[in-house]
Amino acid sequence: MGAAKRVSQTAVGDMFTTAAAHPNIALIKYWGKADAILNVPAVSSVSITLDALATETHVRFDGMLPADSLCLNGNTLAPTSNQARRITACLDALRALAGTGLRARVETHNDFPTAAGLASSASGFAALVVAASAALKLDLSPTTASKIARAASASAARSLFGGFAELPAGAAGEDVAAVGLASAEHWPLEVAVAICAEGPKAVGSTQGMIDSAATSPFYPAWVETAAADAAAARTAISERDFPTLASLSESSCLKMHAVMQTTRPALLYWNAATMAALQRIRHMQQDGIEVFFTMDAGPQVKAVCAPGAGGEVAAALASVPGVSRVLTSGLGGPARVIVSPWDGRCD
Ligand code: 2P0
Repeated sequence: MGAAKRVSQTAVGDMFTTAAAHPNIALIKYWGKADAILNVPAVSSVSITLDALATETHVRFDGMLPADSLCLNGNTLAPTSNQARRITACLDALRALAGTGLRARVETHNDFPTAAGLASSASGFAALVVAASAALKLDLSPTTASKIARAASASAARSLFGGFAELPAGAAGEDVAAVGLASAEHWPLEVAVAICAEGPKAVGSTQGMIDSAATSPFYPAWVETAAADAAAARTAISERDFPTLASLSESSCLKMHAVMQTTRPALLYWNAATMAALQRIRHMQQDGIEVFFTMDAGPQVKAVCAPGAGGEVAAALASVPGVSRVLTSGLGGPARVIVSPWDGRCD
């Protein structure tokens, strides 16, 4: 990573920034770590970044703070919580680059359900890295920013980029970063997210994928076939080949869920509405609509649609029994500093 830059311990007057980042949905899935300490993925993943959902994060470094102070969706995080420790570790990496020990006040808000399989950690850590690095006046390259985000949460490395992004697999100790594959304008796919259950998931991804590597008999085959899937997806995106991307994405999703379901204890993220939504997508495909499904570590069904098909698909999914609501989105841009002042939700 880049050379350390010294920040004055007293120059705190303007050390605040707000950033926005969008969640992403992997089409070729990440599930498994080559290095659990450095958080290096064992498989390459390819994602699309959504524009309709966002995290906004305000970071203020303050010489008066004895410790980082963290507020997520209006709730103060206990310093000993897992989320707080991950956020502080991410800030520590940036403080090391800046050569400062200043503590930070972090206020972050998601406009979508947190920890429900909608990649809130992806947009959250991407926004945190952009906001905190800007507040510290660090001029990070996208590669360095992506490495720091990946160490916090691998999917966050992808949310730094708009459109289509890839996070390559790494070996133990390898500090990999995501790369942008294409902009949203290259192929403006549309997404309809069928919310099949609200609320946090039963088992988080981080522990789940460690358990999968240790116990699923399908895990070795999953890792062996992932690189070919990612390479083929890159080509399909480059050529805007919807049927090929659809086939690869559904296969990657179902392989990942086969690994999840054969993990001990089993990771069963689907519910009845999930299955009904999948069947509805199958029927739409049979009717010639260009749509495919993907799911993550939660019950929500994400329908990825060819440009122009999103409205029809969203309407169909909204009528599926058990689907409480449908979010629609186009593809979004990269994580970025925003000018709107943070109004403060805590204190
Ligand atoms: C993905 N997921 O590629 C996959 C599919 C969930 C299922 O990336 O342990 O929260 O923080 O690196 O990034 C969710 O995993 O996991 C994820 P950590 P992260 O989108």
